[in-house]
Amino acid sequence: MDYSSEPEHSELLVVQAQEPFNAEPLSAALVEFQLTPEELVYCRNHGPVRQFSEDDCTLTIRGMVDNQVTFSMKDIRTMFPQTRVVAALQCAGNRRNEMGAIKRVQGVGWDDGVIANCSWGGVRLCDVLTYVGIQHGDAHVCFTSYATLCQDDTYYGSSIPVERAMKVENDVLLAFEMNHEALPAEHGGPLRLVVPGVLGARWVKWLDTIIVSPDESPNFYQQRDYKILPPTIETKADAEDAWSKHPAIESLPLNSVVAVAVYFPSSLSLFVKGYAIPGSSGNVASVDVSIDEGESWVPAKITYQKGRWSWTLWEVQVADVPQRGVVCSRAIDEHGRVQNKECTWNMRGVAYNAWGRKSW
Ligand SMILES: Nc1nc2c(c(=O)[nH]1)N[C@H]1C(S)=C(S)[C@@H](COP(=O)(O)O)O[C@H]1N2
Ligand SMILES: [Mo]
Repeated sequence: MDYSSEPEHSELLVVQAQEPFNAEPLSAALVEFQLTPEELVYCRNHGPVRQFSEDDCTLTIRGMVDNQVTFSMKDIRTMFPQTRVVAALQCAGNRRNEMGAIKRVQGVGWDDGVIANCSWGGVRLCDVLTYVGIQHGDAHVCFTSYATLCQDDTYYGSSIPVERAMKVENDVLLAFEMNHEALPAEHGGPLRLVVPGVLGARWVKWLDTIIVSPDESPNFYQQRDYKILPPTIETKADAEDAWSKHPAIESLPLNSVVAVAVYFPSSLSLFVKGYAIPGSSGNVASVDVSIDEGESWVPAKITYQKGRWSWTLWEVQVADVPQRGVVCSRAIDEHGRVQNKECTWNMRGVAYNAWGRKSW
């Protein structure tokens, strides 16, 4: 594959793989901002990053639709009402290295910075699908980028159920803006899918085709990756027969991460700061921290949360702490669900959500 025409990548990221370009910021840098600045937005690619001129890009919608339509970028910008949503983009591999500490996992060695909370601007997918007229039922909306190459298939693709796509309140967007600016090539410009509350793998970048289909996307990344396999499946060979038996991940689980833990000798106190992210059942309602492995918990102050899809930022000053130790965090959602202490291992190291931990 040709990696000779990559755009300039941000220098603030820790590069986990050069080709394809995969890089993440330090979580300590991330939590300094409510909305993640472009230079700190992680990059997750399965192939080369391409730069397209808007004039060369179109979006075709076909499959179970009343009218097959090809839109220019200008059509998309002008034919439908524009809207913005703040939503966290998170890779299923966020915190993979922590799962890898239990037992070896396969995949890019990500730490805890593979998340970005951005304002996405574009048009609602449901408005566009209503315009072309779709046949409802048990269908799936498949998204593809034929324009770019990737490692494991002839194109990059994903799908979501039609119900998720068609509900206005799900805020699924065809986005051409990130943080009120033109969506950068690095992040899928001119057009990418934004599916709030759903793992990043479905947010197809350089989107050029949508197919309404009775089936899920047949793409590699929908069918043979981004699934939580049972812990008995330990090798790629074991996984061969297992992929088709397990569902594609849609929501990522309730999670929290300690990004900063600073000890103040003068006051014997510890300043702790981090992020949390909701699972499928309801937003983050509170975050606690513990310096005694969960014997006792101190509530943190929530300093930022915007709407239903953003991340939650939190911080707390813990008094009377020893000079060294480990601080843990757990998130609790609005239905009282609590983030677990541990997380079951899976071969691909996806959806790790044990308590956040950091030593000081
Ligand atoms: N076309 C295309 N879309 C893609 C990918 C890709 O490799 N190619 N990676 C996916 C994955 S796994 C994630 S986590 C997000 C990453 O988006 P970002 O690079 O803008 O952070 O994009 C998704 N969309
Ligand atoms: Mo991802």
